[in-house]
Amino acid sequence: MALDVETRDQLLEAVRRFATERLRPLEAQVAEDDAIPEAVVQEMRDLGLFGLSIPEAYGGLELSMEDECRVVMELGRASPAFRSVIGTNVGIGSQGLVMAGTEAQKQTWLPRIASGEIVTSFALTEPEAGSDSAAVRTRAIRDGDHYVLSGAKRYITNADQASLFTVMARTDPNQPGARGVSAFLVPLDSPGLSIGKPERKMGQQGAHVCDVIFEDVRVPVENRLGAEGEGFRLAMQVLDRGRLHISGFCVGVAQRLIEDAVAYANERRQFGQPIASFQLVQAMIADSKTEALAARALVLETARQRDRGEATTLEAAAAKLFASEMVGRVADRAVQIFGGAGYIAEYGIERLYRDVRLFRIYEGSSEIQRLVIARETLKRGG
Ligand code: COS
Repeated sequence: MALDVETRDQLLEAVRRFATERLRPLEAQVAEDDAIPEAVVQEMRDLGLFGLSIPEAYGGLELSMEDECRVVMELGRASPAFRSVIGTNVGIGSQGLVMAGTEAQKQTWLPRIASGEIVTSFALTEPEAGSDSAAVRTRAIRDGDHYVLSGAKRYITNADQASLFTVMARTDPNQPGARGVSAFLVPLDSPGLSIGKPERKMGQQGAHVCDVIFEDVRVPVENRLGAEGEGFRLAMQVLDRGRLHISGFCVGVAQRLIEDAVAYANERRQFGQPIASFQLVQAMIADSKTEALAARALVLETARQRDRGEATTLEAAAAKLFASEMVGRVADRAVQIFGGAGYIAEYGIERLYRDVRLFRIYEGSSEIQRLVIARETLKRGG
């Protein structure tokens, strides 16, 4: 649903202020503690951020994809760990349910996901199934009116906070590829389900990824999401959408980095003048701004295309590829403009430089995006 322009602008302004005035001052502490204060999470709930993408009928804001992208562009003014708090509820953790859930499944879970009462995670990746996500080995064996799940998932975002997991598992051992995979809703309190310790990571401290282990976890048949054998396709549809959301966020982080670099370049004096007056510094600012604008245009146009109900597999992959690589270059130039200070923790630029590295890897690496873009382009004949 598209918000009217006035309501949308109010929401964007509220998120911008929240990100810059409330979240940004907490960034260093969150990185140090590797934890987001509960008071902040509650404010995110109050702003409705957990339910951006969830239909109004289930308590969400039901934003259009374009509006969701605009919101996360504003959220990009604060460090990525904050977005991750709401990321799975808005995206990969909830959208399988929105797309393929039964009415009963939606009624049971979506209102609690939309309000942020519970956190939800998406469990696709495994130790031996990363980019090759159709190779999942986690098994779901039918036993009467249950499936019995066994296996291990890896790098699952928000797993240590989650009360509900969308799990992709192999229901058909005779189908080694995508068609043998089904999706399941698995609550945290299912006996045999356990969560590993949060991994130590290069960046995005405050956002956690963990292993999720299934040891003969009995899941009722009514918790299957979609038909048997449709789990992989559903996961891909969820990722098509998620990739666009992440692209919008990359644009937001890039804009923040550009603003930080410009402020520093105006203030920092060398050779008797602000370094912003030097053309080699200006060139870096110009390149960053141009690329950020290009990514913004690609993201918003793809979002509008999606809102019109058109297929966007290719365009979402292109947006993810371009925006995630773009923000890497923008962060690199920001470190360069800050010079020595760019390398010093206190200024926070080196932290963002580390944080943005993940965007080229998760929700499909740059290599996978290129593969999807090439396949779709070849299919279309150009
Ligand atoms: N939308 C709908 N259906 C899709 C789809 C999409 N975007 N992508 C693939 N499918 C369908 C295909 O049409 C095919 O269906 P049929 O068997 O009925 O023809 C099925 O899914 C298998 O697709 P495909 O043959 O393309 O599978 P591949 O094993 O070749 O894998 C890639 C495709 C590599 C693109 C996929 O595995 C992928 O995206 N990997 C990265 C995963 C990822 O992003 N992980 C991040 C961690 S999760 S946060």
